Amino acid sequence: MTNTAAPSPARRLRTTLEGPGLARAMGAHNSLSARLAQEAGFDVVWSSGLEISAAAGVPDANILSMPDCLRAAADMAAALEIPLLADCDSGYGGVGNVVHMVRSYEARGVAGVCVEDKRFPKLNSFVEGDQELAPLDDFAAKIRAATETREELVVVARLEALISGRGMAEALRRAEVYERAGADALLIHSKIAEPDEVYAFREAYDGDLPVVVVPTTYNRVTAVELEERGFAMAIYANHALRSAIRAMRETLHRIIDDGTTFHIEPEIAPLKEVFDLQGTALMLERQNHYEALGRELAEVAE
Ligand code: SPV
Ligand code: MG
Repeated sequence: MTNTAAPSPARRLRTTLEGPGLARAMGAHNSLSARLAQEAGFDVVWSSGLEISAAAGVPDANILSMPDCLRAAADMAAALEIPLLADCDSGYGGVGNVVHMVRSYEARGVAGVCVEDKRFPKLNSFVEGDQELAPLDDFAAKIRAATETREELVVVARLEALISGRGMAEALRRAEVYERAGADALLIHSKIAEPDEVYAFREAYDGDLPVVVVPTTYNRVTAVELEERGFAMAIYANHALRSAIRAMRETLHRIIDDGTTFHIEPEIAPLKEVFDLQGTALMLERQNHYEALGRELAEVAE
């Protein structure tokens, strides 16, 4: 018998990362924002620690626990056709935490996890403060533990050497170790305004892993340029959240200032769009279908 089962989310993410061309991922924090990313045509959704924390009104500094982040990621994965790559900070602790994390994320339909080589608690890479790296052996142990625990889950090792000021040589040294530890892909993070650092890394790194970038600060770079440079994926980590904050602020101020919602009504999504994103029509269709079936079944018994 031929196996007609659709490939798992993890397999699809692996194919996306290893295939030709640049994949594009969009940051999200709940099912609604994840569905909007999918609808816009992104290949992957990035379950962003920054966004999930911001949505909870707390700093991106491991204030939220692993189960908090897992719940958000699992909700998004369940709402999507495209794979979800989960930002798992520095793994929420030590090797034991990473093993539990990998099992939990894989069981909930997440396609991949990304773990960064900073210490716990981590601080968002763009916030001034402690960006010290984890000891190399500790992080290599986490990567090996993750890859020996997972069934298919993709494990991305995120390099923070350029963020921490430890430089390119350290980034390259660590890349080699994480590859040997079994990582499926590398994410090289940079916070300068030009893509020079990530370009230099891509050129100097002579391993075999796909390389992912997060072009938040070097935002003039285009997808075409990143593809030409040989990157596997670009993560636009937080742009939907930032546009939502701006839009919500403007709308809310207008309502206070105008004393009516009349003027903003043409500028905001009609309720029909909200219902569509919720799958309301499908739910009602299903409800009618089963209610009719229920009536038929009850008639037979009469
Ligand atoms: C996130 O989206 O939470 C990230 C990317 O980790 S960054 O904010 O650039 O660190
Ligand atoms: Mg993060």
